[in-house]
Amino acid sequence: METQKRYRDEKHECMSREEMKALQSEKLVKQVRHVWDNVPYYRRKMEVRGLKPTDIQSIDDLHKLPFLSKADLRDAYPYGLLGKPLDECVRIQSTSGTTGKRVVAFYTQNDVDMWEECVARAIVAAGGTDKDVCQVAYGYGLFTGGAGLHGGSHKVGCLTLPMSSGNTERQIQFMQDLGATILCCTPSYAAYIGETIKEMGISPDTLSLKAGIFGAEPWTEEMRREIEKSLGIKAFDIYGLTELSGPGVAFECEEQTGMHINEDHFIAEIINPDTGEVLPDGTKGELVFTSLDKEAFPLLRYRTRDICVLTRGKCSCGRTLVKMAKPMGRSDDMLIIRGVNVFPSQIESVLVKMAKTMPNYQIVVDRVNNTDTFDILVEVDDSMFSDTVKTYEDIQKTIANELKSVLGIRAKIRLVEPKSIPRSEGKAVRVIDKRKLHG
Ligand code: DLL
Repeated sequence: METQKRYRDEKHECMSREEMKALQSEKLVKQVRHVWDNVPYYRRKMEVRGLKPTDIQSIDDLHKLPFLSKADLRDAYPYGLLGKPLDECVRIQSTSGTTGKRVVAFYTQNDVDMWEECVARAIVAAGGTDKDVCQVAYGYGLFTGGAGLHGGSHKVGCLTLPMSSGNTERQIQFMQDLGATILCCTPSYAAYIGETIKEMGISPDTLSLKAGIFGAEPWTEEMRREIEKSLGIKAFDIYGLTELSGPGVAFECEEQTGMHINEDHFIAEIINPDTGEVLPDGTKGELVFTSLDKEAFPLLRYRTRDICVLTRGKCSCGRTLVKMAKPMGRSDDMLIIRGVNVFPSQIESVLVKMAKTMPNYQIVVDRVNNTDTFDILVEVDDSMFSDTVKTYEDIQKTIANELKSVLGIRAKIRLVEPKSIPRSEGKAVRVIDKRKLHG
């Protein structure tokens, strides 16, 4: 109970709007000064705009500050955005990006403590206490998933199982033998664990699991319901990114109508990605964060490229922290196929409707004779056969027609054997764009 109280931080999670604005303003003024004094890269950006730290007096002045983008992080790689001397840093973590230079983020001990406290809040919001056994099946190493949930679990006082990802049968054995009550991993790995449990003939009722804390990639409500059913748990979403610390920037409470952002540490804005204009709450746009407490890697107005909506309102859990909707893709996830903009999430929503369950699929794009090819591999599922759809050809045609009406272009649907698309132990790879490989 003690730890639960400690990491349900009533003061910061439930403060009034005015109090939060005052706290954020006070921290912002200090953070801008810290960055100006210690990060020449950003200071130059401010100077170009004719800005001085004294121009930022409160969060009402936030919009004056220049944005930081992924390109800036690459330019400044590896040390150009450091806010503290390296000997005061105790950790680095890095993004899972496979193209270009990785993003490397630095942490002081205070940064690690703040990060782990954010994750602890998420675990407590999912019902976690020091009586829980928390199985961390996110990857350990440079990826922030393992380290973040591990640190948060310690802070709450859970018995922590540092499994890392992979070796699924061993995961299940430990889950059974040690009575894991909370599972932390990507939603695609949770789905895979659920599938494996079923294959092994284990009933979810015989497990002690009660909750799952899943994030690091977009996932749908359909996927949530399936995971909940296959593991016999309540599944909670958690959001974050390496550049800001890692998981725990935002987390779901029991109401599950969006993720509360830890606003006492991160200011969130939504902008129009084309013009940079700040948009009002309730409007869809790109999520931008300012980290208020980070010492070693203090990012001001960092453009995440995640497309999202912010909402404010009373939550039944009592928290007053702003909520972000599930980000259903990044602006850079968008594929341009034969000149048409295609988001993988659009394809997923059509397939989910068709299959009535979460299908396994992969999108393969290539360029042959200067024309884009667009294939979608879909694992056959019994639920795809209905009264009107009886054969493989029927299914292919129905999916292709439905997709054409949503996307405006035709894809070639290839039905493949169950279990022929590789399962993911980390973030799912849904798109193979061979054009990039050639180019
Ligand atoms: O994925 C941090 C993390 C680890 C979050 C474990 C949650 C759980 P990166 O590898 O830097 O960090 O990737 C960050 O992943 O900008 C989003 O596009 C995506 N993402 C993270 N959480 C979610 C989520 C970690 N709950 C990028 N829903 C972010 C949708 C998510 N997308």
